[in-house]
Amino acid sequence: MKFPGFVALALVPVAIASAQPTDLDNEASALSIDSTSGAWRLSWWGTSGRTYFILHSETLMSWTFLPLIEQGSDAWLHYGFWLSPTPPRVFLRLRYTDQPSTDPYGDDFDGDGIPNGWEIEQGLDPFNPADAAHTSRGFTYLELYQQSLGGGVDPTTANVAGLIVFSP
Ligand SMILES: [Ca+2]
Ligand SMILES: [Ca+2]
Repeated sequence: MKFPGFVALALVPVAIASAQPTDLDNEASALSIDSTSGAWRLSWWGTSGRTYFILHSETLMSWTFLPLIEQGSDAWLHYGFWLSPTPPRVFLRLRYTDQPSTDPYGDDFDGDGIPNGWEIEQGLDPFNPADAAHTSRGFTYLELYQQSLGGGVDPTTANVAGLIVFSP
């Protein structure tokens, strides 16, 4: 599991706080606990035209994208999740872009040849084009993504010993 600290629920609309907040610092984001389910809930005002990512950290030293991309529509967004196992502490922050997008998972915001959705699945940064050249199991992530399109390699299960490498 790539995000052992998180057992994600769904992004669910909740009929609370329906009015637009007057203070939009940090998109008016707030963390709360759902009194019914006991799940954590990150809420923020999703501004129309913006695409949102969520990063989490347990140390504030390194941050990882959660497997979620949401687009604002001038309404509240809520992301519910369980923490399992419960870490001593967890930090969350939003990252957003105003880049136009009709397919936020399929678009490639940093232009590195890898779509946003595949990047966050693999623990890459959809705002850092340099990580496409980083290597895993003897391949760059760009190569692994391109191979995944052909169905040849699933980078989540790839084993170098089981790959055939062609040399020109
Ligand atoms: Ca990319
Ligand atoms: Ca990238």
